[in-house]
Amino acid sequence: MDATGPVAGPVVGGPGLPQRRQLVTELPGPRSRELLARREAAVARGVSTMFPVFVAAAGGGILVDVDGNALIDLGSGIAVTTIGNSAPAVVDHVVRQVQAFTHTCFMITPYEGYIAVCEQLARLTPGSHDKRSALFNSGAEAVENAVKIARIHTGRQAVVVFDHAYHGRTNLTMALTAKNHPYKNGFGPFAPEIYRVPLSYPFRDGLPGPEAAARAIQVIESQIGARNVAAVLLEPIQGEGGFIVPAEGFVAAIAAWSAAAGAVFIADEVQTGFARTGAMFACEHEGVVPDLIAAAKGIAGGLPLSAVTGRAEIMESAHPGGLGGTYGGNPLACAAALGAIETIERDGLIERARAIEARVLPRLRALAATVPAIGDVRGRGAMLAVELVDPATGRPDAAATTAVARRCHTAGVVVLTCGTDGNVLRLLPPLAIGDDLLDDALGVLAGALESLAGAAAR
Ligand code: PLZ
Repeated sequence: MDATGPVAGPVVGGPGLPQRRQLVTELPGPRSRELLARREAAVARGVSTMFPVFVAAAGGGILVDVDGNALIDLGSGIAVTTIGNSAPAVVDHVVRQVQAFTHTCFMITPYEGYIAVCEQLARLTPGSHDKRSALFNSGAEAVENAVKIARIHTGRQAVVVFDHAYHGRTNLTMALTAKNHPYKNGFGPFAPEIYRVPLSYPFRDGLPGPEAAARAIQVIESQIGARNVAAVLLEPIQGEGGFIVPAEGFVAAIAAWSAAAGAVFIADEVQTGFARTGAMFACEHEGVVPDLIAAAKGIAGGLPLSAVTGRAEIMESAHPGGLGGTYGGNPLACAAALGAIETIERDGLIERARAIEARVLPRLRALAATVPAIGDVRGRGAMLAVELVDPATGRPDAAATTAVARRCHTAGVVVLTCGTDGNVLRLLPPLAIGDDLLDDALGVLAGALESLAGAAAR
């Protein structure tokens, strides 16, 4: 292979790729190993890679690597390619846009795509109130801007965040994120006026939602003071922290307290948004209408785009020129978002996420009956997880979790882990995945879980 030339493999991805798992080399294969060596000599190790299999094409539920192996994708690039890689509507919109113009900067000479995305966000986010949106590039940028807007709107500074929260890697969002290693360790000092309170974590605390909310609110009132709180920032289902679905009533009680306190309730729907959980936004499952929503990931089928959408009176508190960025709402990303939204609605992907839940959750629950290391099975839609514990002590078992993920990888199933304690296997399949592929991947996962010591023989 030429050191700088293209690598072999199919160049056309999308749903036309053959939808079956097929391994033709060991993983990673020889071409991937070559790229890994180049990577080690050129890419900073701080940017880590979970599974060094280099991708040549992807579509539906399949990733094809540079050695010609076809792997099942249960990660969607961390919940981004929810509609599938290179979805045709995204490709069409982006190709047309890239031929017309690639960038002007919306703050200089604007274009229609940006407005069209903001109109769609007003239509798709919960609540029928008057809304405004602003577009950015990453999830962290959206969260950070939501906090800026909440602070200028309220004239207050304190931001309430929760145990296990993940909100990003920029300076402010590192402070908002709970887990020290690898996200924060050594990277301080961190932004001030961030206060962390207990989350509802049913598997670990067993509390009903309203009681868990009362526990959090008690900490807010005694340690911060309701009148100092600019924003309460919550992932309606926690992502990196462990796919933690709060007990029923928790999110609603926190949102109600925020409203009464005059604080802005911000839902971080970066991971949960855009059909992933079987609703356009996960807050809908809780009957909650957030003041502001931060969205990213699934919004644009793989192109970098994020948004803050919310109540007009809050959004309009920021003065002209107070929000923005060179690339925010880039024309290609906006074109992709319009294609992604079209795909979600045309292909009934919200319903597809629910169907995936109905297919996968019972299977995981059945496995929990025979594998003592499975402490909990949870999630919504196509955001599902298995929390692994040491059966003897009930403690989080990160080593077993890594071992199961590795076994899946070796068999050609890309499964991700998460959790403050690193002991949660998470499933984030693209909604474009077929049932056959899903069943094949679940079979591999089941085998890997059953191989854990102490699992009963089938
Ligand atoms: N809020 C809820 O899940 C990103 C990060 C992976 P960015 N999650 C994946 C990693 O190790 O960096 C995320 C999220 C929630 C915010 C973010 C941040 O989104 O687009 O990565 O900035």
